[in-house]
Amino acid sequence: MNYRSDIRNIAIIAHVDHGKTTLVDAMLKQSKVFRNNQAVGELIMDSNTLEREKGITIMAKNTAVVYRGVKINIIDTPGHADFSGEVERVINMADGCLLLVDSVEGPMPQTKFVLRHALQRGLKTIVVINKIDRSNSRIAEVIRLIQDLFLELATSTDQLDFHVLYASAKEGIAVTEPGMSGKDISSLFDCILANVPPPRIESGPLQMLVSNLDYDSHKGRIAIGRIWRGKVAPHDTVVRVNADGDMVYHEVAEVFTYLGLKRLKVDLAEAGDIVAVTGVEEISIGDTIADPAQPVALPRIEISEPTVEMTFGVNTSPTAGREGRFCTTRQLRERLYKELETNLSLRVQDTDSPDTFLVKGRGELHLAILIETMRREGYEFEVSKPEAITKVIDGKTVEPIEVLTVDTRNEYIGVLTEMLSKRQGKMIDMRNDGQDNVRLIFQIPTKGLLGFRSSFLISTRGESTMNSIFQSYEPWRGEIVSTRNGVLVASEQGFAITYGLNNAQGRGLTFIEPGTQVYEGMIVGLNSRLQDIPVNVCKEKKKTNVRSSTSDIAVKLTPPLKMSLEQAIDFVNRDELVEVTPKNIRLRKKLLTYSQRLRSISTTRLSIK
Ligand SMILES: Nc1nc2c(ncn2[C@@H]2O[C@H](COP(=O)(O)OP(=O)(O)OP(=O)(O)O)[C@@H](O)[C@H]2O)c(=O)[nH]1
Ligand SMILES: [Mg+2]
Repeated sequence: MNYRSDIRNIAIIAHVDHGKTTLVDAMLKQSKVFRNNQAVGELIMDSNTLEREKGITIMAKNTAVVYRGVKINIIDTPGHADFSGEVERVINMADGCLLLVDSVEGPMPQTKFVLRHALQRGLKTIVVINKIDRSNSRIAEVIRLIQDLFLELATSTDQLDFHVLYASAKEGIAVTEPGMSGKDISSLFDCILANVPPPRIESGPLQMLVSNLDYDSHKGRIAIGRIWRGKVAPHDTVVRVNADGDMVYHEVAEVFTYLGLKRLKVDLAEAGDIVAVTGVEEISIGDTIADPAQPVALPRIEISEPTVEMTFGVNTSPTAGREGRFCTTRQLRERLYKELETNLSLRVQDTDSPDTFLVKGRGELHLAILIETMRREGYEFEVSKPEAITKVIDGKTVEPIEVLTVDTRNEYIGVLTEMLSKRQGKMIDMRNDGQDNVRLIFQIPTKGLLGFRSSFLISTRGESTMNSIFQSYEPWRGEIVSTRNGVLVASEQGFAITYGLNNAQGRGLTFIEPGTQVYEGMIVGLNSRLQDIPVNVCKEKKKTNVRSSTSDIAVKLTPPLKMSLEQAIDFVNRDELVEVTPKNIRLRKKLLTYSQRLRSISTTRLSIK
């Protein structure tokens, strides 16, 4: 068995926002990947537009730096639980990992999830307590909690012997003892070189497992992955082994390795390295690229099952086809199935209705990011309320249960417990820090969490954070009664005007501005009562010849409540849809006319009897 002592492969893993991408910034900056005068900004690896807007990592990405003559291939991963499929997808390229933990928050649900994966795969783990510059950091306690986590998750005793570093990724500093002053992150690099094993190389011909795909309009599909055995060079003939074990011959066009933000074209790449290869058309993630002399597939990547589903359908509203570039069933279907090539934890199914597809993902955000991406590409479509995916195991219906961690203040304990118990949540732990901050842990069915985030933020005045993670499937706990109020539904088509909206505001909150085009069945506001009511927001004031002293005073409307895409998805009920176009996000009833809705209510009542 040989080793590549000139390479280390590491993944950076953590709970959301604990500073992974910032640490990669620091590693890139210190290794002088940039020219001195180059303005590089922050969170350089979060290169996708939505990542920059939301300040979170969505896709795992590769980069590399050279330190003391050793190339360190770095894989930055997302920390949000909805994107944990990305972590599962790329972690097999690494031999070691940096487990980042926020020095104030300590280990969080996703810390446990990613550490479990790393330890199961036998990765050498270096713990990095990050954000030590924060004034309220509680390093000793956080370390104790991390030790507990290792005790629970380690698969062998030597995994309990992990190194700990203390860092401020933001300031570009890492030290080996708490309280030590530092000037850069050399000690982190030194620790990686000393403790992460160099890649082990088996002897034999080429075997590369494809863990990621990229696309270039000239070069076609780019297969990214680690070479486990052998070597690869431009113009080599290789075999692609797919999921069914089929073998297809290809000629490699170009081979690249990573350095900083660039891919470097190379004449040869050898086992142990992470590379990008072009010319292997139709390659998929999980396929093996192998030498024709010994075309043996590597084990495919296993990704956990999705937990949430919703339908994507062709837009059926009266405004359909006006705002999007891609509006047809064929275009929608092609786009959704194409997404499966790279979005491994997503599933797409045709349904009984040819215009509607069932899309399954790892959470509301996972699906919302897909919707937003498609809308920006010019797609127009409608989506339903997300639902938790139930399964039947041994004849019993089971549903996904999550662990929800809420960090809040004492004053909100009552309201949160009440809200969550209506959603079938059970509190399993409560920890107070003695300074008015409290961490509450609940077990709750996924269905109870859907639509919870916006009311959570409102009820705690934006002062709390919530994180949830899938735990297990458990017997179905029954329906949850909807707690949302009814909606104000436009009864006429036309343009909303101030007079009509002012009347509507007498009934509840409105969502649209004067001048907004509406259609019958569109949701224009939230009723202050439980039932839906039709409102005519296009209604003009009757003209009279009599002038009254007050009637001419301009009506002042309360500003409308504008919802983001995520809020809209969170908001709708089962009998409603979100209409998504590049220009607008509208809410609507599935049945557009009042009489249709009335008929449907009476048929449901009849069938209950
Ligand atoms: N005070 C302080 N803030 C930090 C430090 N490192 C990162 N942050 C901040 O924490 C926030 C999240 O940082 P990111 O690097 O995006 O975190 P991440 O782990 O990559 O997040 P995801 O990829 O979305 O899971 C940003 O606002 C950073 O500026 C640090 O050392 N100290
Ligand atoms: Mg990140």
